[in-house]
Amino acid sequence: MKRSFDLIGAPFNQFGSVKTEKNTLEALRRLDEERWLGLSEWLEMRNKRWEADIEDKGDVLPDDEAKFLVNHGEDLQGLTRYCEQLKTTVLDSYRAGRTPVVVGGDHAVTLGTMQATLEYFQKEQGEHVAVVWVDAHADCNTGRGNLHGKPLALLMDKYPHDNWSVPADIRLSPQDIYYVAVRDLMLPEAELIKAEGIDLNSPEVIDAIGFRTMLDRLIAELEGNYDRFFVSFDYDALDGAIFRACATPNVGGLSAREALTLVHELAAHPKFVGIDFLEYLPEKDPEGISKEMMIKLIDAAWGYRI
Ligand SMILES: [Mn+2]
Repeated sequence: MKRSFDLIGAPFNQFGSVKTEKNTLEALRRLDEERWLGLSEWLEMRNKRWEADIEDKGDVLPDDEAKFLVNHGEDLQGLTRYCEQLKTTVLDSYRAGRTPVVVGGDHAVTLGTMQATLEYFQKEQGEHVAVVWVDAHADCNTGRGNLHGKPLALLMDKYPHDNWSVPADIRLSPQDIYYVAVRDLMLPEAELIKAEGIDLNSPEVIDAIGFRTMLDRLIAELEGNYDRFFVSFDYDALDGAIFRACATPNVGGLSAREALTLVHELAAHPKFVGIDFLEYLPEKDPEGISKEMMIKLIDAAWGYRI
């Protein structure tokens, strides 16, 4: 099937352990002339020479209110405010029959992207939606602190602070989460994963059964049990021994080729609806190795793997 894609920037980086005011999408889009490497150039090349339909919708930037709230320690309110804006943009993409590719930003912004996904497919169409969460971390921490470690707790309505609540019709069920490459858990997260029986394809599992078998099983599971699925790709899912351009590099994750195969095959599936890429920090990427990796991953989501 031929897809049309929207590239949506979500450069809001205020909820991780490294906060930055810089627009982290700018460096990714910009052409590095020496290596002829830049996302905008790449996108144009796919449209012009490969008959792709990819539109760069620009960035969803936090408004003054969202910035004010975050600067005054009201992180959850600031994130919620921002995610309302992001949710509207992602919903527009779904309503236009297009496939959103959202590039963050830290992982907290997935709150807005996933709420749009759940609203459009689960609430409005009554469809069963899964999320494949590719990450070093489980992101369902229920304690207070950096919100980039809690988007799944927020989406599942398991964040017991600040009167947080999610309407039942856009709530994510724990059973509908599929973890890949997750390897650094907090004790309450490990307990939640066990209690809820969440599918955990840790590096240990991947080594035991092999990457190919893990991916085949995952796709069979999504194919058999769901109408739609979304993929959320945290840069730190990659092996931190090489890929260190984020706040929390973590050794022992996915190889470049495993990650590219994973994204390429999931995005090629008819039930795939969209993807986001989070946590990449260009300022920690002096040689541009991770920039090249990010562009390849995004290109794999668009359907190319050469
Ligand atoms: Mn994450």
